[in-house]
Amino acid sequence: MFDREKFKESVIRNLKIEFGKTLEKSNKHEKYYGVSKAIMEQIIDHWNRTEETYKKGKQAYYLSAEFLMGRALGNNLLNLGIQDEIEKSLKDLGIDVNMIEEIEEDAGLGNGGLGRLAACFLDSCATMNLPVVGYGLRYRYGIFKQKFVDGYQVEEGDHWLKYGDPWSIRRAEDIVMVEFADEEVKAVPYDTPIIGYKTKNVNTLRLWQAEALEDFDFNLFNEQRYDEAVREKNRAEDISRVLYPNDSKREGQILRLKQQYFFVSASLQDMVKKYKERIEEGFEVFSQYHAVQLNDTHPVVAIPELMRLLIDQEGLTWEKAWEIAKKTFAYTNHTIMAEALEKWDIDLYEEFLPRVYEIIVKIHKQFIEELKRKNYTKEIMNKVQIISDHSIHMAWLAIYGSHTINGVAELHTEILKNQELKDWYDLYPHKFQNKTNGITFRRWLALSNKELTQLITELLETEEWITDSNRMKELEKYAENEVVLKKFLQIKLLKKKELAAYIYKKEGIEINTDSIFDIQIKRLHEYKRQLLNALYIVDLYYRLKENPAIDIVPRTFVFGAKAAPGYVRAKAIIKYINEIARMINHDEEVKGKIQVVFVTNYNVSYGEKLFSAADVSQQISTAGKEASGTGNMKFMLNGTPTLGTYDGANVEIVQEAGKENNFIFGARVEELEVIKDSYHPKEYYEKVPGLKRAVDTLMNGTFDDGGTGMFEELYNALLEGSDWHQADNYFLLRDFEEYREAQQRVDRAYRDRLGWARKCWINLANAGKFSSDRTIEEYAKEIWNIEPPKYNS
Ligand code: B1N
Repeated sequence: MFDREKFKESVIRNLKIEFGKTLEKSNKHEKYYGVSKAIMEQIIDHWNRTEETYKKGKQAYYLSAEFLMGRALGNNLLNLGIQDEIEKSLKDLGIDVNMIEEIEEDAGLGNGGLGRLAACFLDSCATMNLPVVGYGLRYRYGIFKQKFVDGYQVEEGDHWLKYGDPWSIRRAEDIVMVEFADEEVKAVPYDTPIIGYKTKNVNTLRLWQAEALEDFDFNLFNEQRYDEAVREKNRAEDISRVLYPNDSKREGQILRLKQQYFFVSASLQDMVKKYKERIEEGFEVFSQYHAVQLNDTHPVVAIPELMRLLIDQEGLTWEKAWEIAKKTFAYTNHTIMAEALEKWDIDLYEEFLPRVYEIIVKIHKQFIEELKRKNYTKEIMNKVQIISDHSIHMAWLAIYGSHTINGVAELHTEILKNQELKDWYDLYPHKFQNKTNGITFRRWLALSNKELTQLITELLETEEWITDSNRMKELEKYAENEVVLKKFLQIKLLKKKELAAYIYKKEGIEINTDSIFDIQIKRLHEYKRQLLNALYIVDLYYRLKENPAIDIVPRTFVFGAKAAPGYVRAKAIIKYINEIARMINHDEEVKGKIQVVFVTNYNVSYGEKLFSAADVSQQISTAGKEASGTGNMKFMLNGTPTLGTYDGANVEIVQEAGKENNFIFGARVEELEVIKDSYHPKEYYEKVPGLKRAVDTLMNGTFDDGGTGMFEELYNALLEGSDWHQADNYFLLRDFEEYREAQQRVDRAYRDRLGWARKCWINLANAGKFSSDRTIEEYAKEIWNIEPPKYNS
């Protein structure tokens, strides 16, 4: 039972202990901190009890270099079911709950979908009482903060710990050492509670922070050589200093290698240590108590590292250790983009992780022997070698050393089996599975769209759908109910007004809430084709200028995207869109018709405001390139039709909600396969009406790129190609006309307000499949073989 008076006392006590201040004297950051600590106090007992109940059974461990958690306060209140109580308590104390929620910094310890998926998974595991621990890195700086200066992206460090982190507890008793050939560092665990929704279950996210063995060198300090005295400390701390801001592109740096090994080694040492404490049967049965999921190849060094621990430390034989490793690990592939396939130069491994390297070589040789015994041809052997071209192929190591490998959407898994990993599929067909991604309905609906949540609960006369998403299907019966559809439209308008107010506050731009909110929010990448969206807008603008009588429903095009700091072309696209926005938003002739907004610093908490307010969900990647996408699911869940290609999970969204309720266009994978070698973008450029005019704005001075030549470079990439890639290798020009035509269908459909609401509604009613609860249930049953402990509440 929640005790309001006790809670208020706890807030005041925490302010006193932490800051030596009274409530009245505390500033808003301190109040946020005090309130959060008071909530921590509420859950500690449940957290400890959960750990106890997990001790004797099998547990799963989600190893991920990224956890894109976003804010914790609002979500924790929701999951604890004490939102109203806390709001009232804080009101008594004169604290506005919305104010302190907005104060919290996002925990942005991830780049995009892969990291956010890990965060959604943790929420589902806790909610479903599943014994799962998240293991990762406690970056002191998360994904950079984005600003725009004259339309160019500028990055700033994201010091998210600036005001402290009330949600984590430093566990000094669990510190372990991680050894590299050139240094040894301390791995210090910080535990964050993952609170399940309406359960007493509280799981753990354990993030490792790198620290030096010694804070400073006493003798050097005495000699007043201060810089040298702290050099080792800084060097050690560098390891967990900052998240690599690359998405879908590998970063081949020594530091990145050290990051990977650091958190993987610490996590495995932790598991081994705890195993000895909790299980008495010895290491033979280790895999009966551990399932380790490798989130992409970033933690794949876990395979040789577990071998090392079992052999060198625990005295097992190679054969036994290998058997255990193979039964323990499973690997998820998140991309087929070639530049993301991690390969490490063997020199790096040899230099910094000599023993691990030795083990990898042995694994490699063992694999070759196995293939020889099975009479595989040299040709096949060459294609699947773990070590070749002087580098270690992490995906190959992962597949060989795991019992299961999975893709993240049906289409993606099929492409893995039939193309990208075909040789591996032929070798080990039984290892391949699909696990279509999902999102947590708690954060992405119950928290971010309370109004729609309430409507659903009223109609279904229960809240159970929040944890049993299949029940949403029952909403379909209201698809013809005018009262319900009008309520939906009212809620959408409310969310649009809230977003407009927020955008005005953050960006200083006023947007028309009677317009269609047409939104593309995701990392900036050529394959995601923000440039296609931009070219469409330019074409529309010229058509409106040419013929002001063209009748369109007013539109607001919203973009949100970060570009990797070194990704020149992605940054050029941001600049281009910002220039388009400048031109269109200042042109009186199109005022009230179209508007363009590029929101600054798109992140999880911005996303919560954007998804719920959207009318159109842009998912326009080149077919075959987006492994799954998860933003597409967040829009759908908020009743937003998809304007998209047959790619990733879009395929399954349309399968669930119907083609007629979405706007699908563009070449499919099979077609691109056929045309790719004879593709001439120039033909489209010449022949598709209006296309040349739009594309030419990249080179004819319409938009100013500050003399950098970056726009012309984009133009050339579309039409000329270069040494390393074909012209328009993402087929923008091929899909342009169909995209424009799909946009016209959107415009027509939107005019019929009830017809539109029906499309939205059917999307919402069929979103159930995309709950991460469903995904996690599949992982738990089909890969991890775990269950909630029997004696759990
Ligand atoms: O993983 C998401 C998918 O929904 C997206 O389609 C996919 O693009 C994304 C290297 C990645 N794949 N690969 C990465 C991230 C960071 C990095 O350093 C690769 N991210 C994805 C969830 O399955």
